[in-house]
Amino acid sequence: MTPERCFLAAALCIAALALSAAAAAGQAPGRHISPQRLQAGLERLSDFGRNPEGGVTRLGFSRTELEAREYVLNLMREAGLAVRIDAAGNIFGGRPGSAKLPVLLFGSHIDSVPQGGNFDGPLGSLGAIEVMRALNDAHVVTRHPLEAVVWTNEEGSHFGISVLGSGVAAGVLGPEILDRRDEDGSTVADWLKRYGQDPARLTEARIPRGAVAAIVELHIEQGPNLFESRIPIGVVQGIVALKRWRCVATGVANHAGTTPMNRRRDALAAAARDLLAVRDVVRSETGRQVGTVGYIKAEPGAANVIPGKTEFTVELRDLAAEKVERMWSQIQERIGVIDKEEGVGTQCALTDQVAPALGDPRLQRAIHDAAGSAGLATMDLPSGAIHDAGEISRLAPMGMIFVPSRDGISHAPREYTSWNDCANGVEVLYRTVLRLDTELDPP
Ligand code: HGY
Ligand code: MN
Ligand code: MN
Repeated sequence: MTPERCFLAAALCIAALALSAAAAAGQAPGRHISPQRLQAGLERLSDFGRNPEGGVTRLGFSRTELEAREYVLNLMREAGLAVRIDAAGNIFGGRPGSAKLPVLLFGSHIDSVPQGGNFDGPLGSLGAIEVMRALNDAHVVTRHPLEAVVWTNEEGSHFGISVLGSGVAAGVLGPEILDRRDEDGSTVADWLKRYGQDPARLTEARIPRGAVAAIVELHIEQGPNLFESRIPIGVVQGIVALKRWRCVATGVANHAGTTPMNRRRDALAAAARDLLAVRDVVRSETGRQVGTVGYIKAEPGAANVIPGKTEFTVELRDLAAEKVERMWSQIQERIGVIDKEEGVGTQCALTDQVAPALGDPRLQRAIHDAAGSAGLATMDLPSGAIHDAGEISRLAPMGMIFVPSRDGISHAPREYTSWNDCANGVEVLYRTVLRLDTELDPP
């Protein structure tokens, strides 16, 4: 609609112009959710573990996260939700439905990576609570019971077990995780006790098949696609597979001044070549596969000692699990050759793995329609990050809503999503939940 063509029914035209201007600016017309309430909650949550550079360090199973969980529990109670915590520490806030149906589940996580951002997890978690508050404001009664969820230790930055809470809920992880120890000597079981749970009952957190009608997660994209194309809403087609290994290269520590260059068995030099081999292998074929060495530690770590031992991680991701396997075989071959040339022995052990997950076509359609009804453009895209919703997809249909990340930055203090984009995402979550409530389990 252009101003020139706006000559009849002036009031209607003004409304239509305002609507198209709002849509062009990426604003949802007729929002049901409160952007102010959402922003206030996100700003308060970012106080827990705040870093001087902005962003937060709020690892799963930490005192800081424990305090943040209390804040979220209170928000849920204030929203009138029936709060329960399962044996894996996952927090649920329930709102009853009018029919005896499986639950519509939506939420995210509030733990972060070391020096992470303020939006990865918090947006989907507080967004879920905001949807409940907006439904209360509008006195909406849904057919399905609804639950807002905050999953435990999604990042796996503590204990190296990603999507821990949702993995237990999906039955992918079990009591074998309880003895995993951190650098302070505490186990997962110790931390579950600190979270008020009985580790012996961990498997009670498993969600029975049929209990969940659908899982929806709102999340920042964490990549550049939406931001660069100025599209406010992403509809996730699928989530990548991930595998992580901890490798230890063992050489011989020796004097840095007296050991000739041709007689060294330098574990760090070998690890440095391994790191580049990971990059070469991952780059050697076309596709979206990625590989990262994100951690490396040389021992003894002194300027005048040749490192005798070097520990490093390898992480590989792709939508196809077979590609991850293929890349890892090639990397192992390359590490073997480097070991021989450097006089070093390298052992790698698998520490974490997450299977790929596909978005359910019905949920993808519901998200497209929900965004369309709010005047928001959409783009289909894969997720290179893993998410709790992917684990729950093992037992229920899964959908994910993405919103833009400024400059595609995430897992860093500069992670940012505009408040308008945040509100758009929560509005689309609100509308998606109502659509699914009507479309799933028809009477
Ligand atoms: O590492 C990931 O993909 C996620 O952010 N936990
Ligand atoms: Mn993350
Ligand atoms: Mn996340």
